[in-house]
Amino acid sequence: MTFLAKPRLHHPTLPKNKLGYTRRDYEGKVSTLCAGCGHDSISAALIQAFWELAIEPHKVAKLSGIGCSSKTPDYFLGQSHGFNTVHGRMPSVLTGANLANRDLIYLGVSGDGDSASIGLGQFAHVMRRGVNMTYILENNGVYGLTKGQFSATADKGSKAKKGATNQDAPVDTVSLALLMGATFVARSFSGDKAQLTPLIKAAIAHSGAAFIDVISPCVAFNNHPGSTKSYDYIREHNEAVNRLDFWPNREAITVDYSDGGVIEVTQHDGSIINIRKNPTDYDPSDRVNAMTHIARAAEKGEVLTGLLCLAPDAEDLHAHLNTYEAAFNKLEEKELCPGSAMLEKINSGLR
Ligand SMILES: Cc1ncc(C[n+]2csc(CCOP(=O)(O)OP(=O)(O)O)c2C)c(N)n1
Ligand code: SF4
Ligand SMILES: [Mg+2]
Repeated sequence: MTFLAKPRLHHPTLPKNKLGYTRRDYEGKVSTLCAGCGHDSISAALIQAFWELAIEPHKVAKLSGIGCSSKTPDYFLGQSHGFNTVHGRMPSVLTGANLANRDLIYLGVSGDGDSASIGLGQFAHVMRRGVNMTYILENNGVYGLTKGQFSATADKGSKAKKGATNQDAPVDTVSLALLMGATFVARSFSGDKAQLTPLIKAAIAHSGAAFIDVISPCVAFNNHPGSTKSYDYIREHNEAVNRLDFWPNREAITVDYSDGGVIEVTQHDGSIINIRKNPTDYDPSDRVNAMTHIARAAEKGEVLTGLLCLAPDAEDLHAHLNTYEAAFNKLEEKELCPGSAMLEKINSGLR
């Protein structure tokens, strides 16, 4: 079964966003993933985030690699642009698309196999280049699509469904993204939509490389005792360092915080993130401190979630390269082809 049609009719009183769209307008095809798969909950959070932000679906480009996780863009934003690339190669295709047309909102969706094994090099470079995107890694610690082999994010000592123990050290994608200079780095859990949705909204508004690693249990192959990516394990070991509230473009803020543990951060585009701290000493503007916190938590078997690092004044790849602002598809032939005299000048400069 590869395709299921969704009923088109929906209740006339469904709530609408500023554009007059219901959540249904941000859905895609019916999911064919296993019932209870964490990836479906991430799709639901993405639908909620794009609906709440009232983003026109045709302004979004979603790109993915290969895996159950990489199939999910078929299940949300059915009216958006989509490109299901090859295994581990989503970052370079996204980079190219972004360079050709910066007017779209770029969403990269990947898995732990896709990003931390075959695509590890691509992952590292897309972060260090500061490509303006929201990169969601749906992390279940296994290759779900190919029947549950350990992936590179599986913790050392964690057990496979049939009892084998993983002997290899894990790749921590959050630490790697921090090391590579990603300017928005977060971790969340597919079972915590209240935490994940504002993180996605803030990441979309961030103008630089925004990375969210979402622990997303695989109910078919990695949800048993001995796994460190199961629903039970994450619920028991989840340490949220903060909670976010997100306001796009300086909308009026009416919430009153009484605990005092709130920092307000304004991003480049004017959007405001209110970070409710927990514990109160965690400072997401301090990259080195973030790395230390994550490493200390991992030593204790805890999973730190929340907004782990944020550089609100980040610049993206276009700023680094000083590129032409207009999208390629809006340029005429005379701009795209400067002529043989110019070519001759360039060539002679290279001799
Ligand atoms: C070049 C290449 N090598 C290997 C495969 C086989 N393959 C398909 S999906 C996958 C792993 C997917 O794991 P992950 O990214 O974690 O996604 P999940 O299914 O767990 O969501 C592999 C190895 C492939 N499709 N292409
Ligand atoms: S095999 Fe695992 S990752 Fe794939 S759909 Fe099923 S539960 Fe999800
Ligand atoms: Mg996986």
